[in-house]
Amino acid sequence: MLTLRYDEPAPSWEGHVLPIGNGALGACVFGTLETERVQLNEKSLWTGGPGSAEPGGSGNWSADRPGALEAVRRVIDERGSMAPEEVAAILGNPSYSTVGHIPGFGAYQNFGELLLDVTGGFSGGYRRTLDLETAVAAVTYEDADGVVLTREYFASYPAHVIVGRLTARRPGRVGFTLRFGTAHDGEEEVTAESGRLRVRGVLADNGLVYEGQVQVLTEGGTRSDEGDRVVVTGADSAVFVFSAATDYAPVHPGYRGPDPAARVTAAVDAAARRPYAELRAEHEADHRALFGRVRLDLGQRMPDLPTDRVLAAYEGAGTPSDKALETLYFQYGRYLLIACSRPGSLPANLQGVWNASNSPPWESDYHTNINLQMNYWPAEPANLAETAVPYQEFVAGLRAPGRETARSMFGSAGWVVHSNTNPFGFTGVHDWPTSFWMPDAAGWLVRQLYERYLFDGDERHLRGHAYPAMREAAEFWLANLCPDARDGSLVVSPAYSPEHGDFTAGAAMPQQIVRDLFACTAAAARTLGVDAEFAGRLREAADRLDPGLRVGSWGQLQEWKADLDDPSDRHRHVSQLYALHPGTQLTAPEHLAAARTTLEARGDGGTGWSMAWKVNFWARLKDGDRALAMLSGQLRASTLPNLWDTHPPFQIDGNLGATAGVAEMLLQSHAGVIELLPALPAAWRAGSFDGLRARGGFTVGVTWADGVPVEVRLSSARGGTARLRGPGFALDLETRAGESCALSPAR
Ligand code: FUC
Repeated sequence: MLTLRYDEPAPSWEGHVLPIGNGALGACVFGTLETERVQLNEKSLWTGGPGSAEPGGSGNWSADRPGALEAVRRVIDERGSMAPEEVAAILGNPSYSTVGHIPGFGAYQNFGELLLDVTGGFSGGYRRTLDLETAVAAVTYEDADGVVLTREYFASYPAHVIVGRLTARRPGRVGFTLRFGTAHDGEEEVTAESGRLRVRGVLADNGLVYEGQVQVLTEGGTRSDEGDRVVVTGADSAVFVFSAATDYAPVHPGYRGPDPAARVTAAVDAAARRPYAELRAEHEADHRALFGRVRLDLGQRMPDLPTDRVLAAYEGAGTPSDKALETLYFQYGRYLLIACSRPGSLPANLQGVWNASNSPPWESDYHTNINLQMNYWPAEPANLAETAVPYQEFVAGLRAPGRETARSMFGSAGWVVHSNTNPFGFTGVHDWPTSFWMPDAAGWLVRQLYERYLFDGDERHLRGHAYPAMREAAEFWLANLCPDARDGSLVVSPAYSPEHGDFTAGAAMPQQIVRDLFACTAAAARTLGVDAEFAGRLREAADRLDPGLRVGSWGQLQEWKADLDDPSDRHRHVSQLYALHPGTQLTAPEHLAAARTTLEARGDGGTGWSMAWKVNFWARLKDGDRALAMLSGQLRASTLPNLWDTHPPFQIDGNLGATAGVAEMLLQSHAGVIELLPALPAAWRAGSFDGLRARGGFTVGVTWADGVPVEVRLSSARGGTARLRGPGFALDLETRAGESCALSPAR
């Protein structure tokens, strides 16, 4: 039973509302009784960028700074390190230090709320649910006369609308006034005509035009427009369909497209013409086609309790109830990714698509020093490849502005982006000392474009999409690596390990990213049969590159090239383990041991996403019990009643990273073989899953008992050899495209 369930309305937005979404549109259901609140989002409703009241939207230096980079490199060579504040003063763009924010960067905005003042009163029987299998949120209760009333909400991807329906067990009992709760007072106009509320606004900051429309339809009773409201009385049932859009377009440098009115009108008109049952069936089929691909059975049993109480009672002790929460949380990550990332809109931001503030934490932006990447970790292994299309397009869209940044700041070819970006191609820098500088972020971002090819073998994607972005990111580093004064190896300088320590030359994470980027790009060139000379240059540079893998004095994997690590440091970023996960180059036994020592020292604490990353790290170290301990820690310490991850505050990356981590515990395929149950915790002794994906176009299911697979189900999309490995067995299986089979490895 994959349902979130509560016996009271959401007391507040964060951590209590039920999120639904179709990628572009999001809605948060409060389920409040007298005035129902459905908080709305449209993912491109952003301040900042072109037209913004504050100039400086690209983050590029406004004038050349001849010799600035070289000066920083020189100081680092002389002193060995440089404080982030010093570097930010030389290479940053005045922003936090002067005006307290990044000028022109903007922030993701709240769209407003649909408010329904509901008649009929309340006498009991309250329940609020979110069914992950159908992606329908529902509220039921009894009115003052004991009549059961039901509200149902879903966000349809095919119809591009959010739909709500109110019904009653007795005819004539549905009544409400629908109004719009503004989040942009003075910037918009609300009108009502023929049961349709229309909101049209222009953001004062940047002139972005937005529009939302909601059409109310009734069966029985009356419907009337009253000013900027629609009033329904005595109906048997009522339906509303809502859609919204802006004139944002993901096209550099203007980032504007056509007026949204026609699109919104067309979506609402089309949906309003169709019967509710048909819209719902279409939505359900669309959602199930994605969500239904993966099944996970750990022998769980969900107690007959509200989800917040199940969460509060969670112990991580391997009880059927604990397992029920673990499987629910895994599947919830898949649900959330489907709801906040579908083709045709921007990728999932720090809060997916759900945001009730106009000044959300970190602008609810795209952080590229872990968070955006983590959002998409589950896409391939948890069988939701389609959800990563917005990510792939977004990364492709960063190339044009990122090329300007590479040219203007580094005087080189290639493209870069630093620690955080927005929908308007911010690829330059600000001056928050510990997070303004990360030219290696592009190399990390493109790894996931290549992963898509590794999973599904689609050469068109590799040729048209992944490889060009990888090649251009690699070009940047061919031009920007420096010979290290200490040993002549090629290093990144200035180099920064995200949000931690001083600037140095050759910090582990940037070295590992560049090494991985060169290896993946050269491999992709060979697969495509292109760029032999360029690939040769990459291999040559890779031979001279410091690999960023070094065991330090206390057995740790060094975060910096010099042995600076402090064993009592508990910092949440463990960037030096990039090569363990998501990278694949940390394989030598001494490095694996050092990675373990580092993780032990950092401890099992951390913010939400940090714990989720550690689930993945421990899974790659094949330690299922530690991976589960991290997952349990996240459920106990960083999970809100509606199962949103909290950093704090709410941040979606932890949800999505943990879902990827669970997939990683059950199946791994990064090392050229398909490993079944590579990090199975003792508490998950028996179980089964279906539908997880392995690189090479394979879909895998396993049933296991006593930690050992008793049946393996495999289907092959492209044919080829499936090199299956599991506890106690190894089998290389030749497959044909389209073939499925089941094996019993034990026999
Ligand atoms: C990274 C993290 C922070 C936070 C922010 C949004 O910079 O270091 O903890 O998650 O992203």
